[in-house]
Amino acid sequence: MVVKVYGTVRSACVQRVLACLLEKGVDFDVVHVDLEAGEQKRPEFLPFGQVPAIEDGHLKLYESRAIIKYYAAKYADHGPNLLGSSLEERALVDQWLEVEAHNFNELVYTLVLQLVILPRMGEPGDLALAHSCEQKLEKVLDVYEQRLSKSSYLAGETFSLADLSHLPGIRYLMNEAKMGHLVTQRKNVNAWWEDISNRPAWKKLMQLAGH
Ligand SMILES: N[C@@H](CCC(=O)N[C@@H](CS)C(=O)NCC(=O)O)C(=O)O
Repeated sequence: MVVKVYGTVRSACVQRVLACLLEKGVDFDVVHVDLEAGEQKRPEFLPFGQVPAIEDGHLKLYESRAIIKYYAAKYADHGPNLLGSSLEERALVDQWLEVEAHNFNELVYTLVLQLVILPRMGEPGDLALAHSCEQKLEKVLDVYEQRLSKSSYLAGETFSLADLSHLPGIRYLMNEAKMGHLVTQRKNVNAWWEDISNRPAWKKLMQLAGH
C-alpha cells in the first residue's frame, strides 16, 4: 500500500515525514497541497489547517513527529532502527525529540519566519526578534555541542528519529536563513550535521525537493 502524504516536498514539516519514509524504504505519493493558495485549510483531512498529514489505508494521521514515530514502529524490522534498542535508548530518543520540537524548532521557526518567509512575502521581518532568537539558539546549540562530545548521535551511538527530526530545520537555518555559522562554529554539531545530512535518504529527498 502506497502511503499518501499531503503537503509539499519543500515544506520543512513534510520533509521530516518524507525523510523517515525514505529511511525505511516505504513507498509514498505526495498529494500536493498548495499552501500559498490556502488549500491546507480544507477541513476534511487537515483539522488544524496544516500539513503534513498522511493517509495509509484506514489510518489518517497528522503531526509530523507522531507520523515518524508511527512509521519507525510499524517498520521496525525494515531499514535502520530509528527508535532506540533498549528502554533507556527509546527514552533518550523521546527526550531529544521533545528538545527538537520545543527548544530548537520554535526558535528556528521564528528565525526563518522573520528572516526568510515574511521578506519573501514583501513584509519586513522583525530583526530584533530574530536577533533574540539567534542568541537563544546559540545557548541551545551549546547544549547540543556538549552532548555530541559524548556520543555520536543525540540519543546514543546510532542515528535515530531524534537526529532525523532536526534535518529540515537545520537545512533551513543554513541554506535559507544564512545562519550556518551556528552549526559550523561548533565542532561536534558540525560533524553531526555533516554525518546526518549525508545519509542517502536525506540526499534523495534534497534531490526530490530540488534543493
Ligand atoms: N506541529 C505540526 C506543525 C505543522 C506546520 O507548522 N505546518 C506548516 C508547514 S511546515 C503549515 O502547514 N503551514 C501552513 C499554515 O499554517 O497555514 C507538525 O509538526 O506537523
